[in-house]
Amino acid sequence: MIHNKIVYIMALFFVILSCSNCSEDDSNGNDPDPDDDNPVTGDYSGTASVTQGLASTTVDNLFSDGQRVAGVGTVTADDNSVWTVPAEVNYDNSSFPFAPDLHNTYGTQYATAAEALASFDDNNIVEVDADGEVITGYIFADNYFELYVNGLPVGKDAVPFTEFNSHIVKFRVSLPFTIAMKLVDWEENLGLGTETNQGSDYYPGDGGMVAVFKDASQNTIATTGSEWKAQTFYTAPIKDLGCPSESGTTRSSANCDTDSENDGSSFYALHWEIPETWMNEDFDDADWPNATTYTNETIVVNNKPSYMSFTDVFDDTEDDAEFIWSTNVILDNEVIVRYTVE
Ligand SMILES: [Ca+2]
Ligand SMILES: [Ca+2]
Ligand SMILES: [Ca+2]
Ligand SMILES: [Ca+2]
Repeated sequence: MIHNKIVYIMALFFVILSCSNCSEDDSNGNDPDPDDDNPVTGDYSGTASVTQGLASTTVDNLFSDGQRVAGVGTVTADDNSVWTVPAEVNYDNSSFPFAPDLHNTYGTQYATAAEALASFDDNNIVEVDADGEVITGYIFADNYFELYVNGLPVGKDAVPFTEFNSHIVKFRVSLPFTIAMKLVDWEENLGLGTETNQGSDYYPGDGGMVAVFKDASQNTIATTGSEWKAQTFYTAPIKDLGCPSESGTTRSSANCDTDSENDGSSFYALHWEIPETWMNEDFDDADWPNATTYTNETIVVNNKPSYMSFTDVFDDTEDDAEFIWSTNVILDNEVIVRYTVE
């Protein structure tokens, strides 16, 4: 009997001693067995809401003529927040005007920027300030944009996904004015930041946007570059929740793997809430990271007529516009950029 009691007590001690190894982290703060962690959030220590796996489709295809299917979905995070992917957009909102075409496979294709400018229908000038100056903007985005000036909707992209297209917009405004754009790198696997491409079903596509704004005399007054602000609100796919990091307001996924996979269906995504007033002139973006610039070679434009027909505007040797995005042009899929023209 006493012997049994000793065995029992020793067994209890053994269990207690063993349990010092059962805690999530060892004394160095390293996680000896990440698989023991919360199955959704795992090792993640950032400020985003984390989702895992495919979203539920809510819109089959925003633009059925398009080459790729531009669906929309919702996905629920570990904290029960619900997120629209790849982004909440105004594509079906008739009060948000479509930007006129510069080059659109499904619309009008101008041979040159000069031809598009000469053909511009002045009924499409958006009035921000009645006594302002007419500004012209040229925009190419991979894949989708919504443009606001001083908080007013000025133009949205006609093609959410592909084929790649470009736009010309005109708006009447007084200087200074603030340009704010929602940019979306669209996806086929909703919530997973991937598409079928390069022989893989889970290829993380890339983004990128370039724009040039000219005054009434057609002098360039703004081009995209590192002086713009850029913040990401949706990053995917994330294969390992230990790879993203944050420093101040900078949300970095530089340490995250961007390789294609044959099965990316269980990968994670990071979502951050967009401030409601992000498009307004008085929205304070001082703390936001500056935009990161990317070369034409990185974005791969030399096979895209919607860009290459207008290099006199986008690659003007006097005033070269650079492609911009947040810090990761592959994994960041919904990005807000802002710039004030003085
Ligand atoms: Ca587009
Ligand atoms: Ca992407
Ligand atoms: Ca893309
Ligand atoms: Ca350029």
